[in-house]
Amino acid sequence: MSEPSIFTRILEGEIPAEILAETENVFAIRDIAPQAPVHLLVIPKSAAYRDVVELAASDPALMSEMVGLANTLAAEHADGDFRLVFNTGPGAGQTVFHVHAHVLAGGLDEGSLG
Ligand code: DGP
Repeated sequence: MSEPSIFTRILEGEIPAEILAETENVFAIRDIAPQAPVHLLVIPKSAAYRDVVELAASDPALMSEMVGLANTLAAEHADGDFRLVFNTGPGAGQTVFHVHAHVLAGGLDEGSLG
């Protein structure tokens, strides 16, 4: 068994973080290093998938649940519009290999991907 991911440790209460929302299979926290006025992470409770490619191939319903929670949170924490980012691989900045979606919202620059 590999070490539990940082997100599993948060979910189990070993590392403090406010759980902002939770569904049967997914939960959300604030990113510790926000890159936008609203920067949340939507994370499956299961650490079975390391990235969005594995997730989408194996469990599209879980991916759909993540997108649904992102949409709900963007309406609660911002004006409803949001950017959803899945860093995939170290070269793209992925540091935690327990799939998670970055939800960026609130005063984003129009047209920018960065
Ligand atoms: P990525 O680089 O795409 O793998 O995203 C991992 C994100 O996780 C990164 O933006 C920072 C965030 N993060 C790492 N450790 C913690 C933590 O202990 N608490 C919270 N809230 N976020 C964390």
